[in-house]
Amino acid sequence: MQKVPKGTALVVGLGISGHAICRHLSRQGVPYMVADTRAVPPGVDDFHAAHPGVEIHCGPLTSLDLSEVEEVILSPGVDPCTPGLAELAGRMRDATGEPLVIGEIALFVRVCRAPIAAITGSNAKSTVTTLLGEMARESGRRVAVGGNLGTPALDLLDDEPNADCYVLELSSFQLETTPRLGAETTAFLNLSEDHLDRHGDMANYRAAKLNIFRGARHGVINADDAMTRPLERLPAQDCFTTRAPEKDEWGVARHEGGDWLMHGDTPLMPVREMRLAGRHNHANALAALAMGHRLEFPMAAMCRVLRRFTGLPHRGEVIAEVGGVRWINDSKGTNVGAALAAIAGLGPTLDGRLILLAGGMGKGADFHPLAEPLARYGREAILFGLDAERLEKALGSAVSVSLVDDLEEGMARAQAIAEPGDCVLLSPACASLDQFANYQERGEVFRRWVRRLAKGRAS
Ligand code: UMA
Ligand code: ADP
Repeated sequence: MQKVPKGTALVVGLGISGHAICRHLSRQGVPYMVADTRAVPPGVDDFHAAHPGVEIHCGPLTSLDLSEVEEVILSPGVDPCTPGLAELAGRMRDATGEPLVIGEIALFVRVCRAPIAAITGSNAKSTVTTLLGEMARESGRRVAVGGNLGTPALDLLDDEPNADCYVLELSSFQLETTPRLGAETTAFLNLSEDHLDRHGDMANYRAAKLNIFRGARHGVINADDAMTRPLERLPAQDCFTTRAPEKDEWGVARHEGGDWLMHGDTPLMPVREMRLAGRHNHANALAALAMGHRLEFPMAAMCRVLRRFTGLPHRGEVIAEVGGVRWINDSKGTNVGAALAAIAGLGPTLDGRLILLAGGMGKGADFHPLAEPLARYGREAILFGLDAERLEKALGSAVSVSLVDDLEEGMARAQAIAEPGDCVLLSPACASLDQFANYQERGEVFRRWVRRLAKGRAS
């Protein structure tokens, strides 16, 4: 049996995060070897070239002797309950009293000397992370942005060693292996079903996300979602809501004849000046504002960002308005919580009705929560992909439904029934992998089709 030598750390996983961990340990001069549970992990040759002499074990971890391992650092895609690792759960490192099994973010915390702003939630993490990063830049800060989105956290330390603030998007997988983050400011945005194949149930999934608050000096939580509340009181806390705010909350209220973003009773800016559409994006803006306020970013600078930020690709992205019909690409709406937010967020802003394009791999989720907002705002739900029939069962009594073979046939149907003032929304509530390589490809198909439609109209 292959053995991890005494005093040697083990990096598990040869993906983006694993490579970043290895680069970091090499820079620090820490002896390590690597394991990947796959028989042939991608990129092994490149790894050997970059790290000559570092040993790699491929295949089950049960065939690796970990009795004298110094520390185990897991990639986020590797379940700590994987056979071979499960036996190490709860064990401490003799020398430090820290857990023996940790993740990339725990290494990051050890060496990071600047304040951390960390964002988690089932949905909207990337949007809020990007917004806060832009707000920091607009405020003249030297900021590094990454984590679950973009550059891995450990690479940020090398790319931007003199950053005066690190803004990190963190997933439940990353937080599960972070014993103490110690962030200056944190946000837990929302919680809805996702990744239950890994976490088992909602209680475990929430528990992993709540790790974001360990050692935090400030937390931002969603007053409309009790599941985001920490179990213990934090040194300082802010709440956001899409209702009128109470006391010091961040919310939305009527002012000078329109809806405004508010902090307590202080009006900040009219929501109609934001480029991001929908009530769910008001929540995202408020969460970023609350974190930025804690970091002492000037309010005027933060509002400038909200006036120009048009959003990330595939997240509520307005592709075109053709003949009075708005076509929105929300291909990143890969779970029910995301699609629900997109429908309920956009619905009240429309003059006409919503035509929803949904379907794909539903990951066993319950689609019934989509029925009520579709009954209220929907013209039709056009369904495609593996779970189209399960969607039809859940939605058929609430809204008119049609089943199509694929997204493009669905778009032709949407064009045929849309009326001026309507919005055609691709927010599939499902993963894309039954018919596409990933959610980006699904969004690109949508984008190309709409561009062709718009061009045809213009010519
Ligand atoms: N895998 C194995 N055996 C191993 C190692 C990995 O089977 O020994 C498999 C995993 O089960 C998974 C895949 O390989 O299917 C990739 O896992 P990984 O941990 O090697 O992934 P990385 O390439 O290192 O990318 C990870 C994050 N991936 C996951 O959490 C699955 C990336 O988030 C993140 O950007 C990157 O680290 C840098 O921090 C992606 C993601 O899908 C975007 N995140 C999930 C989400 O957003 O919902 C949580
Ligand atoms: P994440 O990084 O958490 O996946 P993104 O910012 O990429 O989050 O957005 C993913 C999807 O979440 C979007 O496509 C949209 O459908 C949905 N979404 C956006 N804002 C919210 C919100 N406030 N609450 C719930 N879902 C949201």
